[in-house]
Amino acid sequence: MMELRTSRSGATGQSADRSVRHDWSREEAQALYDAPFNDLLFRAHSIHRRYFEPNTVQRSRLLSIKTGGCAEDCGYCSQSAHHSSGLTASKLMAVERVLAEARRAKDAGATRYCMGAAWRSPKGRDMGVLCAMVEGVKALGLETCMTLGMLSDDDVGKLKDAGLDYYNHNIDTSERYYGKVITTRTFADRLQTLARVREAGIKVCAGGIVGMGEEPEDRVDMLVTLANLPQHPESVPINMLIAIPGTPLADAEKIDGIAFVRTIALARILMPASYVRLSAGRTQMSDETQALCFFAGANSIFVGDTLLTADNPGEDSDAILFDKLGLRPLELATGSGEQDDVQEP
Ligand code: SAM
Ligand code: DTB
Ligand code: SF4
Repeated sequence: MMELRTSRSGATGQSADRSVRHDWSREEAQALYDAPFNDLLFRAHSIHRRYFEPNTVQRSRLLSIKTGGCAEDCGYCSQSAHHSSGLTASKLMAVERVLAEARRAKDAGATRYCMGAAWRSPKGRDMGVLCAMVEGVKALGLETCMTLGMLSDDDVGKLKDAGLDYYNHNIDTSERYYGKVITTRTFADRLQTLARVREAGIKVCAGGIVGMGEEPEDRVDMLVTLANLPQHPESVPINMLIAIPGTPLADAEKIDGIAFVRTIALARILMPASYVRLSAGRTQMSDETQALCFFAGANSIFVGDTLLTADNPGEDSDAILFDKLGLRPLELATGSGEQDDVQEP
């Protein structure tokens, strides 16, 4: 069989390519979202193949380094002190414990280690410990990611100096719907932290949640906001709400699987060179829904049986899924960058 060789440039070199745009109108994005499903998927998948090897999926592992008792009131979150999810709060973990967990994640094949803290923003006194975590995880040969809430210029400087690769900070939903979900900080606050992270030269991981009772227009607006940032986030996590008992969104109407796949496809089209992560909510998705997400352009997942506090499919079930779909994990050596001259079947 003749092999095709293609040069692809996902996650890097975005501005060199004219199809990486930052001027999407909400009308054209909405038209894509509303297109016949086959047309939308064909377009998203075609773009995906131009930028990425289509059967390779990046794997990140999460760890909650400080759980619960959060001052923010995010309506979806088990960790907010404003809700009664029954979660037990805990203090910031010791560096050694985090490194032991990271070693296990590396042995299980993760290429990126994402440490999350239930904070509005980190305290100055915690920065030394956080930087030691970044340095230690990096020394294991893993990419590092943190999600700690809002950051000051001083915080981003320290994290950058420690070698942090990625910072996760989600805009969560559209500007219009934001106030229905969170009242203790604004959409503009989120964008300000993202700008600081970008300015400091840390790679940006920013996405949101769907299935919070929002309209399709809110999903489109959220993605247009991300796509029209001066530089696209390198990583775009799309979470399906995990409805947590005791939170205000416990009874939110579930999003239809096709609408979820449409959201993934639109993220792929609007941000063609970014990794689109099929994030929270995979335990409530069929193999078929996940397969459609991978076809639509998702090329990253969280692995391991827990996310921060909620369940995730374990390694065994992901291994079966990858085997069924002929997917392979992105290897550590190429975990952070450009993929050139990869082979198509
Ligand atoms: N406290 C930090 C912050 O909010 O930026 C970091 C941790 S926070 C848990 C990270 C992200 O996880 C949130 O922005 C949200 O997008 C996602 N998330 C939290 N709870 C979720 C849930 N129940 N279902 C889906 N996604 C969720
Ligand atoms: C993201 O977008 N999803 C992850 C990560 N970034 C930090 C978190 C998902 C959390 C799901 C709910 C939980 O585990 O509590
Ligand atoms: Fe706190 Fe983050 Fe949860 Fe919001 S999403 S309540 S900021 S831990």
